[in-house]
Amino acid sequence: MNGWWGRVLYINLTSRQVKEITLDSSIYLEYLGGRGLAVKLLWDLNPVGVDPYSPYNHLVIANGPLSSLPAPSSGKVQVATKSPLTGGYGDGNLGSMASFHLKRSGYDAVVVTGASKKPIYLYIEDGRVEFRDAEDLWGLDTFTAEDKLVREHGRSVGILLIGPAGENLARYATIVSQKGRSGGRPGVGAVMGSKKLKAIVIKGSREPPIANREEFQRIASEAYNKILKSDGYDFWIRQGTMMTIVWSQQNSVLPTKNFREGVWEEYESISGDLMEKLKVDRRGCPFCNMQCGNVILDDSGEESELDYENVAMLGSNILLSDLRRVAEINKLADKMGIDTISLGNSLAFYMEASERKLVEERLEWGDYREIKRLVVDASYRKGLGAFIAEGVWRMAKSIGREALDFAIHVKGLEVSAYDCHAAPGMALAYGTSPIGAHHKDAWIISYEVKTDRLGYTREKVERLVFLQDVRGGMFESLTTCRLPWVEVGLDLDYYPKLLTAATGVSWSLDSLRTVASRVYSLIRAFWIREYGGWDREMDYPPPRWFKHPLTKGPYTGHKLDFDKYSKMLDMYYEMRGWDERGIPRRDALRKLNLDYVITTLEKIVELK
Ligand code: PTT
Ligand code: SF4
Repeated sequence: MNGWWGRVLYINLTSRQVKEITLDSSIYLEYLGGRGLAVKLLWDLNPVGVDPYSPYNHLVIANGPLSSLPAPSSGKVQVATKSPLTGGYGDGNLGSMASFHLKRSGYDAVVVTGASKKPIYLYIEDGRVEFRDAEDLWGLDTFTAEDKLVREHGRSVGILLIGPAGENLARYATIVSQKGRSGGRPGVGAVMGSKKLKAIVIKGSREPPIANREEFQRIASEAYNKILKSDGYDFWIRQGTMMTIVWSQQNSVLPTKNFREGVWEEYESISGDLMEKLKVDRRGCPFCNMQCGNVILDDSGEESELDYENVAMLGSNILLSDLRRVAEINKLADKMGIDTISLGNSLAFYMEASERKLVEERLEWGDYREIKRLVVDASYRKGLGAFIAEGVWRMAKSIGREALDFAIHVKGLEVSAYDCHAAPGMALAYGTSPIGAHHKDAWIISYEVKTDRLGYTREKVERLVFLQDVRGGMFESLTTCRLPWVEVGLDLDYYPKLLTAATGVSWSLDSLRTVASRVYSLIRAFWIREYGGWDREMDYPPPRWFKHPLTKGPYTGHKLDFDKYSKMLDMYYEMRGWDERGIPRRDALRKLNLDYVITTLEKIVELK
């Protein structure tokens, strides 16, 4: 089968058995790969209602049909599981040579189940699996452990690994690669830790099957050239995602003091302009010609790779006004393997709880020394760190009612770095994101600030569904980086064209959107199955944005309107073919070839 290998490598850590699962071509045509393949495998393989930390939960590492083929920014891989943070579907996407080597190993995905008694790592070479002892790696931070693995296996391997946060089951531990690429916000790294799996080292040497190689190369090199010649290229190369700090401040969406405000007087202390002056290097993912990992020297004089989300969440949101210090916290998070977005939220939440005297142990806004200590303690689950490692939702529930009002999360996943007091479209994007509050599925905020900023319109909801289909459906399943399209305007048509050349099957943007709809409905069904039902409240953004208006900046006095939000949510459900409870309708599931989902869901809820 061109474009895919048609095989998944299935590894059981308890029995140490390895098998190959061959998949029918229809699975690839209907789910593509990456996120689509991951949710399909989790639906089929995970026992219903499994505890995320149980050995029976599955961890999926999946490529898409375009990942790591020689095309723009294709060096990405999807990591997915049932999340210990949210209890629903969780995934992430990271740039890594692991994508390249998985592509060349003869498999579309690696699925890991079971749990080892002792720490181990997997060495996979062209599909041959070795279970290697990891006693001497366990406890090491991700940078040190990766160096050790490179010394053992050489540089031409791909490595995915966890740090102390994953080992100690911090609920938002991630999987890290190449000292600065991190993915799987909803605790994918913690699931790896629960299996006592420190790392996956992968090496592949097989040529991936491509239907029309010459045509593929022609389209890919045209796309690479378009990127180089695009208008935004120079500024992007200078600042990457860090340009967003000033933009967010100007548009009053910069998360400030636990999302109380959208502007911060001290934003220049963490801006992209300042980063440019401090920059010492630039890094990125494989196959990318617009590399965006901007490196500066942090407070300890070590290298740290910055991105907007990291800097906003560990800067303005916790009132830490020194870029080198923010960089230090960011590097620590990468070393520990813990998500910066959930970390920044959890720290800010606790700081507010402390300010309101709802907790005994004090934590002041911007207290650098304490923050540094807590990043490490959260990763080792020590003292107050153990509480911070639980994430905002659980902390709020244990403190009590008042705290739920300033717990900034959706479905248990902490909100990424856009304040939505005055951005209803972006609030809906967070509300309906399929893994909990994350911007990756629909970054509608840029459209919203350019158009009808405060409107609750049908047009916005249509745009949101389009963005979800393209970003969360197409890019996450192909699996390639979306930034060539988002940031320098690479035409979307390149993607179906590349996919057609790779697979020999004719694809269009419309047919890719159908795949996206299927993936969205299957993910929703997965949540319903795991939760044993659904409550539309789960699709609402945090109460703070409805209750407490902004007190600063151009949108002073603004907050979200609950009734108008609810109407937008109704429109969203209707466009997705879901009923007013947020449950997919029977006929919509049928149209998407999801009949097997109907059989399961009708045992749990009444389907309309
Ligand atoms: C992503 C989320 C993001 S989104 C950022 S910064 W961003 C944070 N990065 C973290 C980090 O770094 N270290 C850490 N310990 N935790 C972190 N948490 C946060 O994780 C990332 C880039 C970026 S930088 C973005 S927007 C784009 N995201 C893509 C995506 O989601 N899908 C896709 N097809 N392409 C994308 N391209 C861009 O990739 P999660 P990466 Mg990341 C250090 O993983 O779980 O999806 O969360 O993967 O290789 O680091 O690339 O302003
Ligand atoms: Fe990686 Fe950035 Fe390139 Fe995307 S644009 S592939 S995140 S380096």
